[in-house]
This record gives sequence, C-alpha cells and structure tokens, in this order.
Amino acid sequence: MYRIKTDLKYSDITPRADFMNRRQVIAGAAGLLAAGGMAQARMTGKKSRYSTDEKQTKFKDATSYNNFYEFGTGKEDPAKYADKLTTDPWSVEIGGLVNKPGNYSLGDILKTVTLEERIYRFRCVEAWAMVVPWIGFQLSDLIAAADPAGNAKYVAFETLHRPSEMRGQKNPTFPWPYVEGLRMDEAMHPLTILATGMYEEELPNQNGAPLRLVVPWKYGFKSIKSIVKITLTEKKPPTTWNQISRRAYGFYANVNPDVDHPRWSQGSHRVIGGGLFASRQPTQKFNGYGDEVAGLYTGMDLQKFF
Ligand SMILES: Nc1nc2c(c(=O)[nH]1)N[C@H]1C(S)=C(S)[C@@H](COP(=O)(O)O)O[C@H]1N2
Ligand SMILES: [Mo]
Repeated sequence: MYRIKTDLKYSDITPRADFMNRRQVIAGAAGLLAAGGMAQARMTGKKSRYSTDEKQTKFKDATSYNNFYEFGTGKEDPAKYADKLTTDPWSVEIGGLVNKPGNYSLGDILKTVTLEERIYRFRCVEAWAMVVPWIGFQLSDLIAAADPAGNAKYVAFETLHRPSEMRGQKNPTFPWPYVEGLRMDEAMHPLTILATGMYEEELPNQNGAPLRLVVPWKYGFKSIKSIVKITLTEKKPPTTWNQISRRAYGFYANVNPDVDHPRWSQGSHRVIGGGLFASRQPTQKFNGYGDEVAGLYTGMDLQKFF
C-alpha cells in the first residue's frame, strides 16, 4: 500500500505486487527524466540519509521474535495471537497542549505526511538487536500539524486497550494500557518516526500495527506499539516499565553499554537470526546514533538514568 505519494486512504490497500510494479514504472520514468537531467532528486526522496546499510534482519525473524505483552509474554505469542487485532478503522486522539486537538483517522494522518524508508538498528534492553527497514514518517510532522502550545515539554503515548482482541490484557497484573513518553526535543528529532510499515509491507500486527513509535537510540521498550493516543504535556508522563519496576531503566532509557542491567551486561548484544554460534556484537552508546542525538543530553549525567 505504500505509494510514492501518500494521497491514499489507509483502507485503500494495494497488493504488494501492484505496488512493486508501480514503483518500477515510476523508477523507469525517473530514469528517463534523469537522462534529461531532472528527476534524480525526486526519486531519492523515499530513501533517507538516516538509514544504515548494515545487514538487515530477515523478515521472518523480525516478525516471529517479538515483545508485545498485549498478546502474551512469550516471544512467539505476538505472532501467534496478534492477527485477532482489528487495525482498520483506526484513529489517533491527539490532545493536551496543542492548538489543534482532535481524533484523527489514520487515513487522514497519512494524507498530511511523507512516508520514507528508514533502515535502523534496533536494540532491546534484553541485549538482543535487529536491523529493520521501517516505513514511516517523522513524528515531528504530526506534532507540528497539531500546533503545539509553547509550554508543551513532553509527549505521552498510549497503546490501544481492547482485551477482547488483545488476550494478554486479560492479565490484570500488568497496568494496561501500555504507556510511554518522550521529551519534546526527542519527539521532534528527525530520527524519531511513527512506522506504518516494514520491509516494504504494511506493518504486521505483531510489530505494532497500524502505527508504532520507533526511537532507534533508545532501548526497544520506548518504541510503543499500536498507538491510539498522543498527548502533549508540561509534566513528565508516566511510563509502563517505570510503573512496574524500580529496577527498570528510567524515562530516558538511552542505549548505553556503560550502564549494566542488575542481571546482565549491556556491553554487547546478540544479533537476532545470527544463528547459535554467531559472536556477540559490541553495543554502541546511543545505539550508534550519538552523532545525531548526544547533543540532546548535554550536561545530563548519562549514568544516572537508571
Ligand atoms: N504496546 C507495547 N509496545 C511495545 C511493547 C509491548 O509489550 N507493548 N514491547 C516493547 C519492547 S520491550 C520491544 S523490544 C519492542 C519490540 O518490537 P518488535 O517486536 O517490533 O521487534 O516493542 C516495544 N513496544
Ligand atoms: Mo525490549
């Protein structure tokens, strides 16, 4: 369903084969134009300078080894049970300290943004990692469209609460709905995206369809799935893992090989799909995105956010 232009309804699903054909046709046309010295820039619009060229995790691995507690705590549970979730129609309530609050359909949101491919490293706090080619748009585009008030300092996110379709939500020991938050400058950073797809496909339900956050320099739990509510606030919003455990990483939860978990080192990680005998890879500060984001934390004690 991902066309070069995004003037389509979310429900207007285009089979992948059609999409690929259309892309090839467009690429062919652009090739001709490029020969005339024109259209090269337009065709590279979908790619991003923020993408890594590292080896991508196999689609099968990225969609069968998941954390999505709404469907159970096992890594295979989301792939098993998430197809129950109805993702169309879908709307997102945007509110709090914005001048244009509202309940927007995903289709309308997609009309106002530009979809890009972003191939990002993804590092879970459990010391495993993937490289995922997301399709999405910058969260900053959506926040700007909602016209934030001057006193907005944080952005709070909320996942759908629908126990009838999310069997894990029948477990009462977990404080549903899953909630997360970012500081405003983190939310507005160009690396921060809302993903609607991956691997040139619509986002599979187990990966957080139809709309999930991706913040590649933070531990994976910040990348909240199946979002229905975005609220701009003046006070730091609560986050699910901070509600549950005092031993969880704090609000910022930036990837940091120097701050170990009480039960394991964060100095290295296992690459998903690497096989039983693959060597562990060294974890980089800010998951390797320090050049882009370290400046957001100038003067803050990075050891402290634990
Ligand atoms: N709503 C919700 N979002 C969530 C989670 C979850 O359990 N519920 N798990 C988080 C964690 S711990 C990780 S590592 C990533 C996993 O994303 P993936 O399954 O697409 O790799 O989703 C994050 N977002
Ligand atoms: Mo995670």
